[in-house]
Amino acid sequence: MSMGHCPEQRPGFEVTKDWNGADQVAIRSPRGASVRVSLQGGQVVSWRNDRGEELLFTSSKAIFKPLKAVRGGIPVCFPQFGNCGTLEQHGFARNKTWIVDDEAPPLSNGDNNNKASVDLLLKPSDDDLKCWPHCFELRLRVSLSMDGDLSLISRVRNVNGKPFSFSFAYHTYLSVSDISEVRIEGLETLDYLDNLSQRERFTEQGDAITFESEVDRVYVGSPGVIAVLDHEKKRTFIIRKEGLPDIVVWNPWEKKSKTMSDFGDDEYKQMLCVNAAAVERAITLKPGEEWTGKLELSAVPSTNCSDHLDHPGRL
Ligand code: TA6
Repeated sequence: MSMGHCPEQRPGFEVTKDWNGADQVAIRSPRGASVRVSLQGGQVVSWRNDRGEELLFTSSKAIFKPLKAVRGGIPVCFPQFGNCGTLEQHGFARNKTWIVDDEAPPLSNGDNNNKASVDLLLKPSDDDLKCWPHCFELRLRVSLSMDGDLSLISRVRNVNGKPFSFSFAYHTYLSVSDISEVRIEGLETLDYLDNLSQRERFTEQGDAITFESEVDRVYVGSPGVIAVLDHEKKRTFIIRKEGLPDIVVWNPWEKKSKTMSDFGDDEYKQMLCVNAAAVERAITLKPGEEWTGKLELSAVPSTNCSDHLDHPGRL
């Protein structure tokens, strides 16, 4: 693959260079929606609807440094979520250079119908094997449907001689109009682990979740479809997932925002992280086994979001 500065056209996507000279892949749907993925971290850095509106949050203070995840978009947390393990926060995959994978094995059951997509691949470097001595292949397919729905399908294959366990998350920074006008439906009455109190376990109340202070929770055993309603924008994000039993909900609110150098003091008002994840129970793979974790994001006018919620099995 030649990497001159002029964008390289490939069937269904275009390869360009990002701010660091790292390769970035752009995918467009025939109706004008688009997604951009950086090979740095395999991180989705932009998802726009067919009106060109950005649907993901990226901080105005984001730091664009080589091999450092950017504050926004969808970083991939692997092989560790958060700081529950010996590795760096959220694992190393988000700080690594991935490659475009031209020989990706096919996905099952029509996961690719009518979608423009790109396949990325991450394998451990010798340094990675020193801190996490397990040979793996992490494949990520990023696709955009005709309607502009974004799907991320990750496959972790154990190419090691012995079993290994990991946790995983799509750390999804949703762009919202005003956090105090946002509610999440689908997590009612679920148990959650509260990261603000040593992962103590609580049970969520019966109503939709709204926001008036810092939240950092792992909702365990969540349904396959949840909705994030942005009242002011009259927009609903429908989040569908498979192979990812948990949902992490995070908003740093005022005080924590001030402690983050790559985040604006008031930017907590315009973002909400809702991460499809496997956190509570680690995933264990025997040699030769493969795990798949699917996320599909749709942004629909709130008027007809119930249509989407009524077909939970659509993924
Ligand atoms: O997803 C929630 C969380 O684990 C929070 O605890 C917070 O630390 C956030 O991730 C961001 O983590 P980062 O390492 O990207 O600053």
